[in-house]
Amino acid sequence: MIWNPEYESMDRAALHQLQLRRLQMTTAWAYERVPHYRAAMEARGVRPRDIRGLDDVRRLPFTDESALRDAFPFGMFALPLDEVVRVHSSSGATGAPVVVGYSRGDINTWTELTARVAAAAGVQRGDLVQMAFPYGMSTGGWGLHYGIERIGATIIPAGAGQSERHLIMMRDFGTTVLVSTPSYALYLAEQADELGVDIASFKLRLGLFGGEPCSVAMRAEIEERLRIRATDNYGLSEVMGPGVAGECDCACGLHVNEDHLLLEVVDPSSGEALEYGEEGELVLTTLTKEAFPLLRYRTHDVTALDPARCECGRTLVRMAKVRRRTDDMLIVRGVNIFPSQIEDVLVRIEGVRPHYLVVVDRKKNLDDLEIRLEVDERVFTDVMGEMVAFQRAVADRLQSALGLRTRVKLVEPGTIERTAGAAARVLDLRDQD
Ligand code: DLL
Repeated sequence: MIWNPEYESMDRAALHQLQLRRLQMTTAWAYERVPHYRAAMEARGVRPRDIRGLDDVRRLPFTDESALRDAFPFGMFALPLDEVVRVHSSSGATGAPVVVGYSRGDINTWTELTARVAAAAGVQRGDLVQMAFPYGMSTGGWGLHYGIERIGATIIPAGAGQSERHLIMMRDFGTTVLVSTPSYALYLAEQADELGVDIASFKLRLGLFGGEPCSVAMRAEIEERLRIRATDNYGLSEVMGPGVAGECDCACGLHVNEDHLLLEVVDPSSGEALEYGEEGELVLTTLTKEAFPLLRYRTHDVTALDPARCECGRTLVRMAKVRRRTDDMLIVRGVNIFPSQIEDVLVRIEGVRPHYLVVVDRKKNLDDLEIRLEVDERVFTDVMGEMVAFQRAVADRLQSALGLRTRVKLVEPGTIERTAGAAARVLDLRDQD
């Protein structure tokens, strides 16, 4: 079902007119209200009045995550706090997280866009939709929650974790739709097998998966083991969260909500614009956000765009599934982690040497993060209890920085290969086809 045909199937020439009007408004709004944007535009000698056509977006400065982080907590807000009704945050590459704000209008738009994404995937009134993204500072649970309610389907706000409880609710309630990361869906299938529960006999028929890449093989496995149709949706907290783009019935790319977002794909190293069909880094400019406008935000996600009309009747451009990033960010159990965050924690711990290896693997369909750590002879004792206590202390510190439990393995001095830079110390053994 097309939730909002007026916009989702809009004539592209009219869409471009609308985008231009909104781009001009957003540029002026950001320039007037956010010191960072004013300074960055002045440094490039560009003013809001210079935006006369959509291509003029290229005259605007790029915005990188570091600018958002430097503005911690509210420095990039374009509205005073008394007009901000919600904040969320995402983890930053180092130190401070990125805090994003929403006005009442922004929440309304977000709800509309997640309703579109959920409807495109096939959610309808009458569906029972079980949410397995966390309800917390991250945007995972909240965004789709409201969109699903707007459609009139029934949301089950189960939240993250507690897989056995998820399975029991699914069975007892007759859940028809699961919203989660693709890896969590497979983990649930695995847990069901272990508990002797026949998940294939459940009423589940559809999955809305996002928050991390999903390989072709993984999608096929989900569809087979859970007996559902698996769909992909994409988003990022800085822009709003889920609701940026989602697949329709054709499964031929993710329709991007272009009436609210202006897209560019650029060469990641030169920043030069690429043509439709060429693969590069996605750059997003928000067109309607009030509290947290973004100009030319470098997402670091690699994709390509296809503007051809889709069989479903939507005219919105389709982006190819995101399979990799241009930076070293890892997504582990749906949590974004930069190797530099791990390094930051480790260097502050006495007895830890600056040699470590981050090993990411998938065990029984659950992402597993192991930190192999060289420690001083003093720590590497024969006293088992002391080593275990040390391991636990390191895992605790990592957990509070990353928001994720890791397994810490202590190794003898000199056993880890010497490499330069945090990114080189990562071994990602997950299926990356
Ligand atoms: O992951 C928002 C979201 C939640 C989207 C639930 C969809 C469903 P962040 O935590 O800020 O926000 O992480 C954003 O995750 O830049 C991508 O690298 C990655 N990502 C998100 N969705 C997909 C996807 C949420 N469908 C970062 N495929 C993004 C591949 C994805 N990567």
